[in-house]
Amino acid sequence: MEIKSATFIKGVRGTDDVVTDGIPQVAFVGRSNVGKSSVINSLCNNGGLAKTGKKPGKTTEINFFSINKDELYIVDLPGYGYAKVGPKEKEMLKKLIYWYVADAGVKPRVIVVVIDTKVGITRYDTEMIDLLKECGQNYVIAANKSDKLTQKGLADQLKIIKPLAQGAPVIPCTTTKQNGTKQLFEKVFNENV
Ligand SMILES: Nc1nc2c(ncn2[C@@H]2O[C@H](COP(=O)(O)OP(=O)(O)OP(=O)(O)O)[C@@H](O)[C@H]2O)c(=O)[nH]1
Ligand SMILES: [Mg+2]
Repeated sequence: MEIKSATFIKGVRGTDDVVTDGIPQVAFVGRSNVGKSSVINSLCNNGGLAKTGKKPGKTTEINFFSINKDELYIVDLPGYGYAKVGPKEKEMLKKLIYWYVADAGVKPRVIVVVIDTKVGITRYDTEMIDLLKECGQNYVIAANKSDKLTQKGLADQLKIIKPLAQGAPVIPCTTTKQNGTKQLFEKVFNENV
């Protein structure tokens, strides 16, 4: 597919018509600050679409973006595992993310689990991957921020990451240099939508 237009619809913090209105969805989950919103902007060729931030915890709602006037929704989720928000907010965000993945009654065409390639798959990511498996959700791993590694460092990290992906494809990418975003686009929108 080709993304011709992308517009913000709304952010939700729970049950809402937009979540279950039947329009196909592609969702992005991952630890706080790994670059979920940045990856969405890269894939849509629209730097200002999803709000990004230097500080973790930028996205606090489940944000719905309409692609090609409701052909598809891109769904930007808040990040999990951010230690610095208060325990109540942390628990609330975790509940919201888990609700979308497990209980909202949606089966996105694919859920993109974004990780920081240098950090690898953390226990929070493994928890998420286990949940995705348990719920029968289709997912791929986007190993973002590959620009922070040398070529050798990247190859070494991918060797560690792949076995932890539990069978899902792992696509290295970086939004700062746009490397790998074409491959990610291909995997997400051409193979899974
Ligand atoms: N070096 C590097 N930095 C990146 C890359 N992608 C995003 N960033 C930076 O990482 C920070 C977080 O980016 P966001 O896109 O807001 O991350 P997020 O996962 O949506 O964060 P939350 O909404 O807080 O969960 C920003 O400062 C981005 O500029 C990348 O490929 N390489
Ligand atoms: Mg975000």
